[in-house]
Amino acid sequence: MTGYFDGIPAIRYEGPESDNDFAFRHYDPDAVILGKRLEDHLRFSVAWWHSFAWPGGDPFGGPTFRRPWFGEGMAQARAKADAAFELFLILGQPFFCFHDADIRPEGRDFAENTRNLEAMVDYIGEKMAAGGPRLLWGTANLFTHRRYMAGAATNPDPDVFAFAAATVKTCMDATHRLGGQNYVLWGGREGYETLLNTDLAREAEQAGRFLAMVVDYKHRIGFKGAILVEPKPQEPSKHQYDHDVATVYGFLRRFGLEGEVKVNIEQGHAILAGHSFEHEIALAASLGIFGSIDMNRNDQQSGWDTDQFPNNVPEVMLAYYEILRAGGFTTGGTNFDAKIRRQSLDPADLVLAHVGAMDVCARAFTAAARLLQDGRLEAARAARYAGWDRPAAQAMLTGDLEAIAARVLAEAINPEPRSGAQERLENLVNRFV
Ligand code: XUL
Ligand code: CO
Repeated sequence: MTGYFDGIPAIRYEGPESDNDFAFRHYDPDAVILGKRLEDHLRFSVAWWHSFAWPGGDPFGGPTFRRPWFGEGMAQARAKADAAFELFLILGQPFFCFHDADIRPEGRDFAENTRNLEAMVDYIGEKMAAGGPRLLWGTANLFTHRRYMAGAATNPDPDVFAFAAATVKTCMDATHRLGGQNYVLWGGREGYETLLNTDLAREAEQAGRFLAMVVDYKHRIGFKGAILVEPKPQEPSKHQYDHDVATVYGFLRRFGLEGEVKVNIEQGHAILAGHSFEHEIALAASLGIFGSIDMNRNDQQSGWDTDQFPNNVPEVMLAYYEILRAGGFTTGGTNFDAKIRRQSLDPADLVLAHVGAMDVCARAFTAAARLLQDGRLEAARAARYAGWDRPAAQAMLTGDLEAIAARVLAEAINPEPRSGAQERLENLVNRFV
C-alpha cells in the first residue's frame, strides 16, 4: 500500500442529481443498454503511461509531479504498480494498458530489460489474481529511448531492428501471460524527419516484414487477442507511415495482413490527420479492421496531440454511434490515452479526471444507443440508398458500360437530384444528446 490516494473513496454511481464530486452521475456499470451492461459495452481502461509514469513535463519545463514512486529501480516500479492498483480499486474500471517501459525500470541492455519486465509481469500478475482489472492491451515503447530516434522497425541500422523485434517478442509474451485481449503497435518513430536521408521503399519493406513476424509469433504462442496498429500522421516524427486508417489499410493489403491486423483509433490522432474521430471509426468498420479506441481530445487552438481527457458529450456520442453501428467492441475497449494537465498536482485530480471522462463516455454512449434504437437516422440512411435495391441497379454492379448505356437510353433515365437532408438529420441527432 502506498497510501497515495488515502481519503479518496471508491467511486459509486449516484445518479445525475448527486452533488458529490467523487461519484459517477452517468456511468452506472450495471445499467443494461441494448441488452448488455454498460461496463461491458464501454470496457474502460486506464493508461499506465499517462497516469503513473508521466512526470508532468512540457517542452518548456521539467517535471511538476512528485509521485512517491518516481525514481529508478525495482522497488519504485513495484510502488508504481501498487499505486496503480489503488487507483483501479477507486475507479473500478475493468481494464488497464501499459508499455513495457511504463512498468519496468530501464535496464542497461536487452537482457536486463527482459529480466525487469518479467519480474514486473510476475508482480502485476499476482495483483491481478487478487482482483482488479484485466489487461486490455500491452505494447512496446519503441520511441522514447535514444536508440529508436531514427525508428524501430524502419531504422536504417539493422541492429536497432533486431533490438526492437526482440523487445516486441518479450512484450507479446508479457501481454499473453497477463491475459491481454489485444497487442498494440504504435510507430511514433516509424517515419522520417527528412526525406534527404530516407529510403521509403526499404523502410516500408522493413515495416511490413516486422508486422508479419508479429502476426506469426502471435499464432506461434497461441495468443488469441487481436493485433492492433494505432494510426497517427505525425508527432513525434515529421511524417509517420501509419498516417490514418486508410493508409494503414493500404499497408496491410500490400503485405497481405488485412485479415490479421486491426486498428486502435485515437481521437487526437484522427484530428491531427485532418479527420474526425467518427470518420476513422466508420472507415475502419467499413473495411473490417475496427479494433479499439484511445479516448482523449486535443485542444482546438494548439494543433498538438495534447491527450486531454474527453469532455465533449456531443462529439464523443458520434464516435460511440459508429462503434455501435459496427456492432460494438469485441476485444477492444475505451482506453483513456489521456493525461491531466501539469498543474493538476493532487491525487484527487488524477481520480476526478477519470471520473469525469467515464461520465462523459457513459452519457455519450447512452445517447448514441438511444439514437440507434430510435431507428430514424438509420432509416433515413437506408432510404437514401433504396434505389440500389432494385434488380436493375444491382445488375450494374456486375455489368458493363455498354449495357448500362443501352438501358439509360431505353428507359430514358434522367435522374433528379434529391436533398441530403443534412440539417434535418443534425436536428434529429441533437434531440438525443
Ligand atoms: C502516442 C500514443 C501512444 C500509443 C501507445 O500518441 O497514442 O501512447 O497509444 O504507444
Ligand atoms: Co494512443
